[in-house]
This record gives sequence, C-alpha cells and structure tokens, in this order.
Amino acid sequence: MANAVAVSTRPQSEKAFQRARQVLVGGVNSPVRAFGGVGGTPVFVQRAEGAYVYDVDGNRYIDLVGSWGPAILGHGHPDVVAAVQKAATTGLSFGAPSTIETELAELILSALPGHDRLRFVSTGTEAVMSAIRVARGATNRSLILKFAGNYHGHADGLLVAAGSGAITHGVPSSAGVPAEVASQTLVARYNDLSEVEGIFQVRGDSIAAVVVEPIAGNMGYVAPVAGFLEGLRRLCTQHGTVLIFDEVMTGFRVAWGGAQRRFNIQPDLTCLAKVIGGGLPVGAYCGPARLMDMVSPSGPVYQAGTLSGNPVCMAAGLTTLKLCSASGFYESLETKSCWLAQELMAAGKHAGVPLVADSVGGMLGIFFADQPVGDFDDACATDGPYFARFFHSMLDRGIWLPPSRFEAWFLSAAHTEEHLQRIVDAATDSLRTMA
Ligand code: KE4
Repeated sequence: MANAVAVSTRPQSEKAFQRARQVLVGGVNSPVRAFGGVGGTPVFVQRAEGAYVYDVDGNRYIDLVGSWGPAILGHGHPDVVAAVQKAATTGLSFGAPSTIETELAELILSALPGHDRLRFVSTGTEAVMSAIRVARGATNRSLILKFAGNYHGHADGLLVAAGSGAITHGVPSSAGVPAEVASQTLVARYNDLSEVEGIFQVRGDSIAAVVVEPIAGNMGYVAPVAGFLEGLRRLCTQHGTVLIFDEVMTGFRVAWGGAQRRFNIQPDLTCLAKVIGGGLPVGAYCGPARLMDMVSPSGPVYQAGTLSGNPVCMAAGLTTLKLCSASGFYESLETKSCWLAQELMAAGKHAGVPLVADSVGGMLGIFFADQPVGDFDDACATDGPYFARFFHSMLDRGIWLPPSRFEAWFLSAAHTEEHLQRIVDAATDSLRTMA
C-alpha cells in the first residue's frame, strides 16, 4: 500500500486514552478530538514538526488538522518558537498592558479596512460572544441570527444548530442552554438569502446581529454562493443590524486579513483567533471605534480577561502573522489546496466513489456525495460511515485527517508537493481498497 505505515493498533495511545478518561471528561479537552465522528481510539500526539505529527507509538503522519487552523506555518516554526522562548524569559504574564499587544493589534487592523479598534481575548468563543454583546449593547436589541451548521464557539446562545464538535457528537443544540436563551437565537439555512429576507421582513428591527462564517468550515467546507454575503450586508444595513463575520477560522487563513478581503465585503465586527495566535491561545474582536468604544473601560459593554493579550501569546501571533505577510504566501497555499482538491475528486472519479471537494486559501474539504454541498442539510446527508472508513484508511497510511466529516482540512507552508502527492496516493489506495 502506498505510504502504508501498516498501523492497525496503537497500544500507547490505547493506554494513554484509558488513563486520560479516568480524569478528563471523555479523555479529551475538546470533544472533536475523541474520534466520536469516526470511531476508534483517539491517537495521542507526542510531538509535531512542520507538516508532521508523531503519535505516542512513534508513528508519523502528514497532518491536515493543523491544530484546527493555527498551524498555518507548519508545526513548531523555528522563528515562532524562538519568539515564544524569548518572550517567556521576560515573564509569562503581567496583567498589565505591554507594547507587543499594541504591535499585534496594529498589524491585524492594518489588514482589515474599516476596523480601527480591537480587543484581544483568549479564544474564538470569547471573541464571538463579546462581539454579540457589543451588537446587543449598540442596538439595544436581543435577537441574533445564525446559520445552521455554523459553529461560533460554545457560548450558550450560539449552541443552537451548531456545527463542528456539536453536530459530530449529535448535539447541535446543547443541553444546559435555557429555552429562554435559545429563543433569542434565530436560525436560518446557510446560503438561503430568501429565508433570511423573510426573517428580516417579520423581525428585522429586533435583530441585534447576524453572525456568519463567511466561508463555512464547521459543517465541512461549504463556500458561500454568489450574492449570499452581499445580501446579508444589504439586509443588515437596511435594518440597523450588526453584521458579524466570524473569521476565527478564515481570518489570515484564506487571505491576508480573511474572507472579507477576498469578497470585498465590509462586516461591522470581525472575530478572529487560531492563526493570529500561531498556536497559542489568542482571540480578538474588532471593528470601527463607533462600535468597539462601547466596550469597557471606554463604554458600558463589559468584557474582561485575565490572560487577554498575554505577552507570550502575542509573540507567537506577531511572529506568525509577519511570516504570513510575505509576498506570495497565500497564493502558494491556494495553489496547493486547489491542486489537492482537484486530485482528490479525480481519485474519487477513478474509483467510482462519489466525492466532491472544494478549497480556498489554505483550507479545503471533501464530502462523499455526488453533488456539491451548499448547506447543513446537504452536509448531514453525505455518507458519514464511508467517511469514517476513509479516515481510518488514511490514518493507517500515515495521513491525519480531521476526525469528522463536519470539519475543514488545513494545509500549511510546510506542506510540500511531495506531501501532497503522498496524500493523493494514500487516498487513491484507500478508495480503491475500500470499494
Ligand atoms: P475556540 O473557542 O475553540 O477558540 O473557537 C471557537 C470557534 C469560533 N468560530 C469558528 C468559526 C470556529 O471554527 C471555532 C472553533 N473551531 C473548531 C474547529 N472546527 C475548534 C476545534 C475544537 O472545538 O476542538
């Protein structure tokens, strides 16, 4: 078998998992890592370097998870590691302002026209929940509108028809969220502008915010159809609703800045995380001063965080973004992801297996389906069991895919043509032997 590492058992991962689940809920610290979407025992990682992760059994894998997006340079980039080490020698956390926070904020805002204020937090969840609070404070309205299959972190009001680990584990609407909270969240079908228009016709003047993944990556990879995002912009402007682009995944992943730069659409607030932390915990929300200066201590919307703007995390993020700003960086990633998506579709065709793939910038995704996937229902209708078999077949061939069909795949600057060819060879072999 091409690239076969002939791994069918991973005794050290098995052992590690048995021990972990005695003390860690489900043996993991984030549900999607538990392999619930694909079955089997989660693989425990020993270390990661460049395009590779190494498990505790000594197996090496080409990594397409990329820590769910942050590892855009590849794992353990020496410049990022050196910056983190240097920052750590001057203290791990101050609980006071430091100039590197300003430096990273200036760099991020320079990539986002129309945004002139930013607040760092520690996760994407915090970024989105805070942006929603700003929108509610600015409009004095309560309702928010999200899209089925979009995932915006685990704040109560957003765990309604959520994607990513929520749908992977079969709970798109979480227990523990009071009905009165969930009732403040309206849900529409992604890419269905007419449904959104209908909602706005009836309730538009009560909607504080529309929050959307401008390119969806949490129901698998689903691109916006032409006119969808533009329509959201028009409706929000018309009704005085705040348009929030959740670019936690797409920010500095699909372009310098993010999806809003690709589509030339101006949201009112932008949420970021993942790449801007370079692998350390950093999130951010940003927008024009007229909105952001509502946040404490400048305004009445409260939000705070002990480790927000942590200097060591800032060093990782600043070094990462500086390297991403190099000329041709995103073009090179896009060439790789586009080639890989095309080759995977060709492999499916050759094997007689219905497989659709799409890509943008440094992210891509596949579905085992015979037509393009445009929304959450389509994604849920794709062949989950087949994906699970494919996942394990690829893992046994040394290719680490995200362990759920409801996730996007991530490439890095460290993935070479040889790595991509090995992914295609492993997929070809898997599809042939699985037929
Ligand atoms: P965090 O709170 O996990 O940092 O970010 C939440 C979030 C918000 N918005 C978008 C668009 C996101 O994709 C995420 C988190 N993404 C998932 C992967 N699909 C994180 C992986 C996990 O939950 O372990």
